[in-house]
Amino acid sequence: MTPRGTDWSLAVIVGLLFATGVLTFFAGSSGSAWVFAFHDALGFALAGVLVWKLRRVWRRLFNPRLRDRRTLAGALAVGLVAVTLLSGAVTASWSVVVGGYRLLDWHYVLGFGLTAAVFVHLALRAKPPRRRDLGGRRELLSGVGVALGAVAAWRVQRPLQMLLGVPGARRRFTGSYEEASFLGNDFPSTSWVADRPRPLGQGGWRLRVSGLTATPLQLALSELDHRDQLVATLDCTGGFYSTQRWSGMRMDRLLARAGPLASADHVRVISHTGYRWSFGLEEAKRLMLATHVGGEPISHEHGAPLRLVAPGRRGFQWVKWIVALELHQGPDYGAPASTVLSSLSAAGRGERS
Ligand SMILES: Nc1nc2c(c(=O)[nH]1)N[C@H]1C(S)=C(S)[C@@H](COP(=O)(O)O)O[C@H]1N2
Ligand SMILES: [Mo]
Repeated sequence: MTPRGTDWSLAVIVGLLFATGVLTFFAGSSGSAWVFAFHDALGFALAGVLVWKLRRVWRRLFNPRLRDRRTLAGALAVGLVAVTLLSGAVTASWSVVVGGYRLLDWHYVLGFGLTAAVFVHLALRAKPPRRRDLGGRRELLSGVGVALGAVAAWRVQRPLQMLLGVPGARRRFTGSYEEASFLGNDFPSTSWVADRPRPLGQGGWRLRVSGLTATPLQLALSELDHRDQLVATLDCTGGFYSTQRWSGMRMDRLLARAGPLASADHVRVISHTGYRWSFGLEEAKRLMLATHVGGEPISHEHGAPLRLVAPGRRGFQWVKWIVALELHQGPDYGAPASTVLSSLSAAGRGERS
């Protein structure tokens, strides 16, 4: 492969890794397992092309006559690719915490940094690919070779992990490791950014249901019956999952009481902290407003008195400390920002309850 062809291959693979990496945050049902598989295989492909690149950089690095200003930048870039790949590979086999954060979180940061570096480099100094960087027989063969190698490596990964008995063999299709399933409140508690409200105190707590509804509601906890049950898996993008028996009130029963207007096609689920997510009406009907987990009342850190259970969605969409539902029309483009800004609000910082 020509040097320029190698660099462009690296850039394209990094771009695809970034795109599939972002998609994993929204992939929670088994129908989206391909996102993780594709991301894994791309990782192996990147490793393959990196070996090519290394052969060239290596020679220059250890031969003073070939070394120039660009050599150091090249070596740093190769280092960043290697560390990012390594963080992904280790995370796939062991659940490791480094400096207080799971290695998976470091992988996100490294992947983001790597993508930014590649695109700055492309914008500033990349030379456009020529015909011979792309079209030749050798390039085609190397491309096919890398792709086949990547798919093969992805294919043998799990069986190999099982053979070696590493914990990664038992990961879910999302890559998450199981923690404390069916043990009530004992599973880990996490925050998306830094929400840590004060306990909500059930006396004054009300659930408001408003927006495009015929009958706006305001309900005390005692008015929400919790006879619906559901076994569902909370799967945090931070790398753990926990399957629990949740109980509470299915949203369809609550919505039936509020009477959505014909124009309503989304339900926004809003936390005391301002954190919110919105779901299409049909999906929302199947979600649960949970008050109990494994027969115990949900604890404060898990979102008492009411938290969302959203099967097939990643953990960050399972809104905790719910205080309001709003029926509205069209997607909620502000929801992602709310999940970050809520941690800066007085309620999110725990300054008032
Ligand atoms: N209001 C609010 N809800 C939230 C979060 C948050 O920070 N604030 N974190 C989310 C994330 S990232 C996850 S994985 C789950 C974690 O739920 P748990 O603490 O019960 O495990 O809650 C979600 N709901
Ligand atoms: Mo999470």
